[in-house]
Amino acid sequence: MHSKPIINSDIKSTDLNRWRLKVEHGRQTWHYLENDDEIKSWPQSIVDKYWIGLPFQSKTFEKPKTAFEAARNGFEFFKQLQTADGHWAGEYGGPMFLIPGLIIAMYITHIPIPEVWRIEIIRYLINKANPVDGGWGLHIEHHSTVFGTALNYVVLRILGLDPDHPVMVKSRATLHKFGGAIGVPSWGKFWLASLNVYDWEGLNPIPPELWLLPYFVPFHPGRYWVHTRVVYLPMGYCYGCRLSAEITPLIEQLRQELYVQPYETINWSKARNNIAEVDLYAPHTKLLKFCNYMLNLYEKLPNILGFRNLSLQERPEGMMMSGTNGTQVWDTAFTALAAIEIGLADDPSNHQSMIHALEFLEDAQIKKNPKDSKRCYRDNTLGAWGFSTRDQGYNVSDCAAVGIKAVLNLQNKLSYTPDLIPKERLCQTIDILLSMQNTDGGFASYERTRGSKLLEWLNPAEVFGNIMVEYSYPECTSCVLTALKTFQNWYPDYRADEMNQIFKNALKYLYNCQDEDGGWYGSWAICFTYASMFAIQCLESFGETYENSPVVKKGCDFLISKQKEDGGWGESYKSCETGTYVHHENSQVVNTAWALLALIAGKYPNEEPIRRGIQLIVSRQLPNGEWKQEAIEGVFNKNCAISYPNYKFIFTIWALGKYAKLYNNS
Ligand code: LAN
Repeated sequence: MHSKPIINSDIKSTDLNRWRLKVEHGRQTWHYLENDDEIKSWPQSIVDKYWIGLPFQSKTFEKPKTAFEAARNGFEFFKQLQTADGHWAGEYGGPMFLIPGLIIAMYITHIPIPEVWRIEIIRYLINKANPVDGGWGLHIEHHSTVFGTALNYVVLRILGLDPDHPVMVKSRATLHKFGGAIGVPSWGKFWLASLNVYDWEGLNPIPPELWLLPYFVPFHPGRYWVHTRVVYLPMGYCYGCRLSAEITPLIEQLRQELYVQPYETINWSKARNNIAEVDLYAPHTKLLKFCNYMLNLYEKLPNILGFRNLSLQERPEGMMMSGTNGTQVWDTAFTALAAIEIGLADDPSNHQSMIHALEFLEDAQIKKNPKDSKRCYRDNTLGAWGFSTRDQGYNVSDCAAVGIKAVLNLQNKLSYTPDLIPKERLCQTIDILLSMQNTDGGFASYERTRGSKLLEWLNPAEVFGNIMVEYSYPECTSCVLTALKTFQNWYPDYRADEMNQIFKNALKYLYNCQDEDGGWYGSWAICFTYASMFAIQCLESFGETYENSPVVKKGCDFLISKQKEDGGWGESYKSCETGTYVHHENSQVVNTAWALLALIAGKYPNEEPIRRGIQLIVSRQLPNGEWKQEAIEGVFNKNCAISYPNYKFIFTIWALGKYAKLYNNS
């Protein structure tokens, strides 16, 4: 594990021709083939090459004469990226705080880090370092922060880079300029303390005892947003037993490298509330500071009643770590919907692709409820779809919605597809969706909202916003509504009265969450162009358009007001941070496609701005039908950007095709 240090070498890489992506039921694993026989028997596919960044032969097309031709060329390229089990794989990177968790955990638990991982992680981190100051931020497009810089510095040291390596010298200087790792946000304090290079005294308490409270207590962790819950569960456990890596020479060195003063002289209790200015997004409230003060007193008490021990034995859901293992269901469902809606699915050369997509979605539907659901604070999942794979196991409202919508279209609209999912299993999805509406009429992400918004005052993670409980989101609400409506077209009798009531309340929610200036704020991608597309498409399915609906009119006018000179739209992730529309300096094909899809759905009366947007998308298309990666597309928790590299295919193709249909393929 502690390989030889690399000093001043160029960035080394593995032999990229040896990597293969294996897919099984959507599960993706990369394999590095060590011997030549293996290489012969398992050739590298286009999917492998594309995601690794290697060149491959691809058909080229004459310059498209119509929008439909451009869409078709785009799909011809994108179709090559469909994997053997029928889904579209995607590289779901962006956040810069996930690798550190993995590598630090592996170091603490003595799990060997494979040599090829070591080489490629070093290469990745060096490539993602800020070119000016050498640090890292919360995500790949962020300014350098203490969180990003301290943790990724530690990763590179664990992976064997020497402190004198120029990359380390530069990033350490930036870290020190920020005051050193002392001011790392609480999640960073947690990882560093586990690694034994920060003192647990320097953390505000993360009491596992919270799990012992009865559920009716308004701040019981079972009421938190699912991700916050599964983050604080193991954190509380590690805090409760003050888990610390054994002290090795590397740990001793890191203790000196990470700080601007000798480790032994640090006043740890003062460090608890020391969070570097560059990192702060959601500062602690007075209430949280008071709670922390009380909890720190509690930590000083002798553990006479034994609550700590009892709470450490309380392990709902296990001690696993789970982020997300891909974007399989989400991307595949949208791709199928796009291809069907714009007519590409009717082309015989695409039949096989659509059948594969249906087979994948059938496989990916969750076919059971969680074990011990009550004790683990879980809702039903039978019949649902999650965001990635069946085995990931969590239902997400909008993923179940686009999942069922795609299946309904694939099975019912295409004459050549088999009926793989019977009505009974579709009704299971509907049952789940119908159980998910919040009291405000909207739909949240994984579950109904279980706790009060006021819990946000106790948000301990200084780098994220709105993480404590579930909220209704216009994106999720719109997706669910459109899916229910689609289902109703084919099965008008199933729970019809309830559905109509749900429609009424959800539409009210959508009207209410439109901003004064006409846009909808998006929480899961960047940002107003994204959510406004979902909202306007949804309203269209209820017959609301520019002509007859002031809400749609305002939404379209808002989008038009953001169109750039070159005909495109470009939105910065800063929209998500600030809650107001911030232009990206350049137009982005993805934002442009979202805005166009919204305007087309809203039946915006003037073709001209739409045509200009379409032209921008076409102008960025390469002769092989491809679009190149532009700025990062997604976001979560207001402040962290995340990549959705397939969006540049799915939504551009969709917008081109819809335009072609609407304007007679001009
Ligand atoms: C996702 C990705 C998909 C996303 C949509 C389906 C797009 C959205 O409409 C609902 C919420 C959901 C499912 C979502 C929730 C939060 C996730 C899982 C992520 C943004 C991907 C990564 C993020 C997860 C919390 C990252 C891990 C980091 C922590 C802060 C624990």
